[in-house]
Amino acid sequence: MHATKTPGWLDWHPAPSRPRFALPAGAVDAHCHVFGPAAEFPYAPERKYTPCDAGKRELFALRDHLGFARNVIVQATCHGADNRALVDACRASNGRARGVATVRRDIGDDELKALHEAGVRGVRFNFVKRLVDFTPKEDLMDIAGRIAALGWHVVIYFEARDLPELWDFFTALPTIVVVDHMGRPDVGQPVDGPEFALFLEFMRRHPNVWSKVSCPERLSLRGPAALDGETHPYRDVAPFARRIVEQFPDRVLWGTDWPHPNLKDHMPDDGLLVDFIPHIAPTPELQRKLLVDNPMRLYWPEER
Ligand code: 0GY
Repeated sequence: MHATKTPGWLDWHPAPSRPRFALPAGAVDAHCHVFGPAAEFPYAPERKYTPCDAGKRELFALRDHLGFARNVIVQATCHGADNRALVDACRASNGRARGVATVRRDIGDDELKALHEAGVRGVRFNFVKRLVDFTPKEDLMDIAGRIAALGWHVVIYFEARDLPELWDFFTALPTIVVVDHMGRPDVGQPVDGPEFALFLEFMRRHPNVWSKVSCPERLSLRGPAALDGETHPYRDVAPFARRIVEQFPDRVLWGTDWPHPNLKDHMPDDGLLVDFIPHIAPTPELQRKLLVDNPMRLYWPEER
């Protein structure tokens, strides 16, 4: 199948730098995707964008180049609830990739079991309106109840301004709940401001809530340039991520978000994204929790 990319779509960085920050042994890239390739795994008819192909081989090459040991592959909306590309990548990884799938309420128990055997350990509920059509909350709660029985968790993706409206639903979920990209804070607001305070309160009040401290390139208003006297890019995002890491060190995950869907202004150098980590997790202990202990506990508990 030939799929025409969404106009303005940026392909992933062709030659990411080798990070200067040495990742701890066993580090997990806990948020990345595979796209197609469309000829083998067609994109979903209901998708809101058509990406470039970004298959498992390229993902595993990036993993090795950056120095990660494992990946958690998150189902992207361009594949809808068709998890075949994700499952294929997990199966091909020799146990080095686990997955977070998207499923519909009518999925059979046998299909859930097959996903589990392939390495899926969670489902993703997406509330970002530009990415998905609406799914009734009853459907999502029904799915959550069924996957809880498998020991899986729920990954949620939403915009910060929608947290008040979604709070009751999120806090009723019966599993660990992992928030993508810190709930997308507006980093133009102060880190001590009310919007981010609400997110911190959400994590404080609900010990089953975890956060990915990922996507500085997506959240930054200033972009990748390190300005005068600054030592790293995406500096406006660092205080937000660091606050979460320091307050909830046992409930944070990090991921590249490769191949970086829907970026219109710039494509990050994945090596520089890895170099961002010590600015948000400044000590070796915090780095080990963020990159090894926490993702292993959630995705490979049998190996601990
Ligand atoms: C991300 C972010 C985005 C897209 C998706 O599944 C997706 O399509 O997650 C986005 O556009 O913000 O985590 O990759």
